[in-house]
Amino acid sequence: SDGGQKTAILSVYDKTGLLDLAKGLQDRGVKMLASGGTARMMREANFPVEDISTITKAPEMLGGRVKTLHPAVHGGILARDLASDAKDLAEHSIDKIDYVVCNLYPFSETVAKINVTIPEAVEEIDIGGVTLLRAAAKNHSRVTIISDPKDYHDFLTELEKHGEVSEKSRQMYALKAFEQTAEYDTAISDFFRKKYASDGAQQLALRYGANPHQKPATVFMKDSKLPFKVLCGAPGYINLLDALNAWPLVKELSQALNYPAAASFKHVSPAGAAIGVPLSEVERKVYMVDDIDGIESSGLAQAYARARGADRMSSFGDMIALSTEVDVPTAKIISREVSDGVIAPKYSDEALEILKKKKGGKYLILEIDPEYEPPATETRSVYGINLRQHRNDARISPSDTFNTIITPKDSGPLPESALRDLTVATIALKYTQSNSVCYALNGQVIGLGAGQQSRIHCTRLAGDKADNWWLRFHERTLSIKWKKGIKRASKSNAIDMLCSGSVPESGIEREDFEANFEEGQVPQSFSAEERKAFLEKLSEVAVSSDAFFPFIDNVFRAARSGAKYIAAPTGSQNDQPVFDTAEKLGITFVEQHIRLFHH
Ligand code: 93A
Repeated sequence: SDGGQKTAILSVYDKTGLLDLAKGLQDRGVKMLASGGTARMMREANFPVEDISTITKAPEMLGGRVKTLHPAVHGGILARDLASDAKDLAEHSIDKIDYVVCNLYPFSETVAKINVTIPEAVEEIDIGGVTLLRAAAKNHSRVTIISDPKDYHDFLTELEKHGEVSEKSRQMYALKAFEQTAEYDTAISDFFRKKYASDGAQQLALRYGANPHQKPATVFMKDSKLPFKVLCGAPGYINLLDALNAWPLVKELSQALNYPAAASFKHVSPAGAAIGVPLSEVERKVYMVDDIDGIESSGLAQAYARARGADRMSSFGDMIALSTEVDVPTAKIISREVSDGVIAPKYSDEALEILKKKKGGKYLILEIDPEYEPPATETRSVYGINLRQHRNDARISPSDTFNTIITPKDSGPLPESALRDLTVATIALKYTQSNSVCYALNGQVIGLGAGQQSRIHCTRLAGDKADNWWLRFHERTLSIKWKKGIKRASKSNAIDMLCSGSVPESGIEREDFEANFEEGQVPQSFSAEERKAFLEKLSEVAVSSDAFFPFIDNVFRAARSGAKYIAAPTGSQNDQPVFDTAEKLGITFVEQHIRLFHH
């Protein structure tokens, strides 16, 4: 700018407030340069304005594709207050620009129209305007970038009052411009991802979101291919929430314990999770897998039998995650259960054939890249507001996580089975909606309380589930005489009623229950004494909590379901009473240092 006169470049698609702005700039003696349409409107209102072509010495060309893209413009914007920059400008007779006023072609509005063509969208990709915004924002230590008509008023007021724009204002205007170009580019890449990369590699359309009326819905990666392939079926939004929580769970579990691992998810929490500890004969019966050929030689099949067997009611219609190549015994177990889908790193040809026949060919089969590592930070938006955090990449391991034994004081290291079960319970919690408490035994979850607002409710829910699980091993449950033709799911429901003590004495619900059994063979409900006597045989249970126990009631409840080991974070005002209660009940209390809330 010569002799203190300031220069502004104006190039706006949205011409709201343009004339008021021009008036204000004119009053301040600012020299105004503008692109075609902007200049025309100002000139028609009798403002003194020059075409940008007067400084570029080049006409707008290519039907407007090149208007402001020129060293006379960008040299003037990007020049610093440096002697070397001044020399360059002088050599090429370029004047400094002080203010840039710009807003962009309406790309988002254009592509939101139905049936928009790619050429139509392409024409709405602003190049010169984005360059003006970025250049002026980059050089905000000297230049003011006004990119929002809502800011004209404050900008003029500041000029009027102080004769210049403060550093703070320039910073805030620059930030806004950067946010706008970022959002603009996101809209462009979203559009082209949909057009060019929605074959499932980078983007996949989903039928709907969490509910059928939430359309459209999609899953995508911003800068790479999706790390999974859909081998069969069409994933839903909740299927993916389940799969993308269940997969890291089994990956971590199998790495931590060096066993194949499986998880059975529903509503973004595990119903069961387990490693492939060999099943006993009675376990095979309780988990309804005693007729599966080859199960005893498949660690993965045994892991899934355990995961599914933990809480068969909750696993109805599950999303399954499996840590290693899916084999025939595992596929056979899955094929006859009601299930929504499976995610695994690999499938044997034969196993894949079995699974592809499920649900009339619509069973969801996802193949995940086992090498995929998510970025360290994760961002989500809730109610239009963005939240970002470091991913929960804390490692839980049997050798490192459970070494701080608080009580008993003279305790040696924990037995391997306890370390194993605490690891299973704790890794399960890492992927369970909070609050959560988990009971584990024999390398598997036996009871998990998820998503309760109060911790004791988690502890009770998980404990009741563990009790229910254990009563399935009672002789009475094992010797049920089913009527012919009763389906697996109905058996699980009837067993659940029996074991949870919710069979009514009479009425049509009672009749409905009785219809499951052979004539005269209806199992008797467990009396309070029978229940108590049998539960006393449940022992060695490992309990983990995603955060500290605020009251001793949790320890009392855990003890009633055979808890021998408890791992939990500390930090409650009631830590000492909690430790003392554990000690009195003969429970080993381990401080687990990592809080594991998950949402
Ligand atoms: O087609 S462009 O990318 N090429 C350019 O050189 C250019 N310079 C400014 N579009 C360009 N603009 C955009 O033109 C601005 O971002 C603004 O949206 C619009 C203003 O054009 P007019 O002044 O002719 O109405």
